Amino acid sequence: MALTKSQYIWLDGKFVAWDEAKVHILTHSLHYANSAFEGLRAYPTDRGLAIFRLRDHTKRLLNSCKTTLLKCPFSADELNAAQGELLRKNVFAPNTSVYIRPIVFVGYGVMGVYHLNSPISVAIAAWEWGAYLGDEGLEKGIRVKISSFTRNSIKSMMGKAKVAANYLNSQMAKCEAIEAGYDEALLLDNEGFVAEGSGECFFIVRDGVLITPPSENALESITQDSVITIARDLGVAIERRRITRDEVYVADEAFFTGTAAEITPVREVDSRPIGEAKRGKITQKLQEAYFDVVYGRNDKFSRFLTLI
Ligand code: PPE
Repeated sequence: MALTKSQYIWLDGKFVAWDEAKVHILTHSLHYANSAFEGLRAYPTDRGLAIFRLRDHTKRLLNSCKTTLLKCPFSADELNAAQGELLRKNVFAPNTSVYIRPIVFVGYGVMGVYHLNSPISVAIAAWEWGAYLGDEGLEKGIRVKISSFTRNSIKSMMGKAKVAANYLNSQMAKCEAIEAGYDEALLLDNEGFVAEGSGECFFIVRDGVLITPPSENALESITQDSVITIARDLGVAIERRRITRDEVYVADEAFFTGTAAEITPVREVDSRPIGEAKRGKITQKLQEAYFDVVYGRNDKFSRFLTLI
């Protein structure tokens, strides 16, 4: 997907022109992959752009930093304010959703694995970004391959930190799935239970019950939490428990959730059709409800929105 440029990027407290937001080749994080990042979306509402769950994303960003020993030089309040300012400073096409990518990274100055003497930088970029798995995917559902890669083991990696290093595993799984003709990968954990997608959490529906795995082997996803909250509000029964591969195959419905992926239905897994091989009824209901919330059409959840 080619990037849609915007005008400014926030870098260490200053706005710089998009094309000038550069780093040195010896930036530590480029070599050793310790950088914490977030992905948020801002949606156009009746009252202008609103960032979805800004405070929760910033909290997770700072928790990621804590986990991987990155001393973020900015406070939560400063990071929240910077994201609002960045959206006000840039001009976006009306009625498009904007993706926001804050990143805390180890900068230039020291090489070698030990990073604690290196300077820490923070950048925030925002650009127009459409449906992550395609507009057609949102409507008709996507085809998914269970990956030959196991999700990062909790004995070696720390999946609750949204850090670049965790994404090599995602990247390999995603490429494998695409090269095999699928749209997305679903990764199992070390014991064979469903962990998460390359950049999404996973839900199934069986006999009217919504089921999603616990976060032990996955990112603590904000969209997953939003979907659970919305489902409760709609009176949909929910179970938070482990899911096996064969249970995925016989599910009535399945979908991925994530800030980028939003709610993307899954119509096929490993050449087994899921339900009627199209977006399921409960999936559609949740998708509509989710879009109502993020676009500011449901006052009950206005607490999730930060108007800029
Ligand atoms: N698991 C992983 C591994 C993951 O990367 C994401 C987000 C999620 C679950 C869902 O988390 P949340 O956004 O809080 O609901 N993936 C981000 C990055 C995608 C990318 O390609 O970059 C995202 O959706 O923004």
